[in-house]
Amino acid sequence: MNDSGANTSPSASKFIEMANAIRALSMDAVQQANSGHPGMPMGMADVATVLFSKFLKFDPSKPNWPDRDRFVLSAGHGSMLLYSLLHLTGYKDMSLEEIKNFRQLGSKTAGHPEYGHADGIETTTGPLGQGLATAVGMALAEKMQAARFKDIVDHHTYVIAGDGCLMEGISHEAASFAGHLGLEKLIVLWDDNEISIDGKTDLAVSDNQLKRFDALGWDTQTIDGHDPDAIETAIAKAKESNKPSLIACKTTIGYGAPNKQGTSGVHGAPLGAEEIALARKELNWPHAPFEIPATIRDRWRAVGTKGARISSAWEKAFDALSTDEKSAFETSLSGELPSSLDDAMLAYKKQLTEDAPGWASRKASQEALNIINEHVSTTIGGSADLTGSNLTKTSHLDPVTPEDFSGRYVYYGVREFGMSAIMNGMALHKGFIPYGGTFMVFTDYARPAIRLSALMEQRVIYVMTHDSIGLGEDGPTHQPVEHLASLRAMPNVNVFRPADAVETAECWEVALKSKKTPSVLSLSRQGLPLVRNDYTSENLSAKGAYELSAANIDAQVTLLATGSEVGIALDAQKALEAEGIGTRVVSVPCTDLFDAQSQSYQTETLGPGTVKVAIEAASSYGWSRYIGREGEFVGLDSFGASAPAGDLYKHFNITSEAVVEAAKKQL
Ligand SMILES: Cc1ncc(C[n+]2csc(CCOP(=O)(O)OP(=O)(O)O)c2C)c(N)n1
Ligand SMILES: [Mg+2]
Repeated sequence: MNDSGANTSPSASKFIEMANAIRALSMDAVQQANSGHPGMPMGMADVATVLFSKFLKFDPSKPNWPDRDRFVLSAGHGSMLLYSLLHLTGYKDMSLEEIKNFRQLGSKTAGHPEYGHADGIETTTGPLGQGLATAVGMALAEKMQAARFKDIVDHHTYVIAGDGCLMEGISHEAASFAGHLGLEKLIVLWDDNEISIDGKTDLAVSDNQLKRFDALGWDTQTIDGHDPDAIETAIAKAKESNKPSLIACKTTIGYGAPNKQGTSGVHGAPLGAEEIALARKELNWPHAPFEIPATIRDRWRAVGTKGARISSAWEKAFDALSTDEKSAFETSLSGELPSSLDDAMLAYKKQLTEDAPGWASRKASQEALNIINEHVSTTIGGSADLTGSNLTKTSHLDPVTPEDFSGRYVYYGVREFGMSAIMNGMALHKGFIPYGGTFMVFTDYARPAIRLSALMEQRVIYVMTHDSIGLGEDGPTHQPVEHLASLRAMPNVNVFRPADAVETAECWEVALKSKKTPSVLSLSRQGLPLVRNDYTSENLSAKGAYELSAANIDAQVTLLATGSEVGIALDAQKALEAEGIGTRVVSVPCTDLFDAQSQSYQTETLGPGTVKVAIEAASSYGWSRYIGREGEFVGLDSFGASAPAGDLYKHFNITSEAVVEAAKKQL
């Protein structure tokens, strides 16, 4: 393949030129940016050329056509592979200018593919392994969507993954889950080049990946990743399989760079002018940097334009649906909520103020979900093996099984990171609103995917229960301390810690309506008294913080509290006022939303001129911006302990007496 094509058939040499166009753009863009990863795109150019020209169902003129195949570059460092493909096949927003501006501020061609930057980038990748897991979520969403709209949904999810992706632990969670559910339209092309950054992969890994995937219920093959016929045969075979497929594509990293190929030296550094000149010779690519000869460009464009026929055929099939089916499909894709939900939630809130249940907020979440899941048909619940603790399942939700994808509840198994990345994939695919649960302390296991939900602006809802020492006997391994603060520090995540059943309903409502922001609902294991006794139609939690209880006499003290500690604040308020100290209580269900309110609302809510105490059974980190350096904090900056919840609150001095003392100290 390295020669000019003199000894190869005309069609083979045309193919080589197409693949070399990717190689040239990749090495030239990396060289121009003076940073980037040429090795992977050059190594996988042949595989990608076969995939895009022979299999991938896509239409650059309708990039978001719902039944397109999804392509995920899990090895996101090879971003120039994707950008080259999008440019060559004719995606309008991937101009040559963008390629030339690779890795520059404001370009669509960021260092790693970023969702939302350009059409055809189906997900943000770069954190290795996560793209694969996200793709599993897309493949799951396809099966679920096909179970609902069988005449118009039938697409594949293709992934290019590297050695790094397969070394990452999440590859196990994701592949195991995909194997269990038999997601047969998922096809992973593994860039089996035996090189990663530190050198040969055998420095660190000697897994038999094929046996591993085989054991996880996958179909596996090995091919020469530079042999177009072998690549074509393997993908065709994978499409026939009734299991997810892994194709090990034996490749040479940096293929075409004569002195550097096959070494870790081409992984993540420009080839350099000299080596690029030699590669041009080696690849028989005499053209100037960024110049693609018209004949080769036309061949690539033809690959792009042939998708238009397929997308039009799909549109015809869609038009043939009944009006109801059409609108159901469109509504599911739009992610809009039915208007009936608003009234139902108001009626529910009203009922709560009358009944005043003392539910744990995890129970309140389930009750809110009872309403939500009845009105919103696209919510997909789930839990990482804690369904009975997270209370994420409602009676409306049947399980998703390998035999039946029409259900709405996913048993993710003990795979928190996998679950979270899979939910990202489902949200990106569109058609569903995923939520999933585990213990709050295990947000740490899910965190890299929560971060991508936030970066990609995806509405994924994390139902994180057992949110403090209030969970009691399970002890410090299970008791979150720093988690609220660390999640609040993450951009574009709303972290909710509701105080009672009313706030829980309100927080759920905000989470559902935040189409571009993921939410973490931090919920108690223990019962919480209702603190919102007066019905109001306004969603007070949407402001992030609000005065829950005004002072009955001139306010000298403001108590700020969240979740289970709001009740403690109200007790302290009573005690302080009994001593003639006017005290107000501010409930803070979501600091992120509060920080977004007007300065005047924030100042007014924080109670200018009053002394301040914040109460939260968690780390004090971050609270000083509300209470100042003088304010007092009642919480815990150490790990918890194993004991009944009541004993722990006393032991750690998170009591109304402690709050009273903290307030008086400042007066
Ligand atoms: C989670 C994560 N850890 C580390 C990195 C940094 N990193 C980027 S590429 C890479 C090596 C990947 O090797 P491989 O997948 O074989 O890619 P190749 O060198 O073959 O292109 C590493 C460690 C990352 N991007 N993500
Ligand atoms: Mg590699």
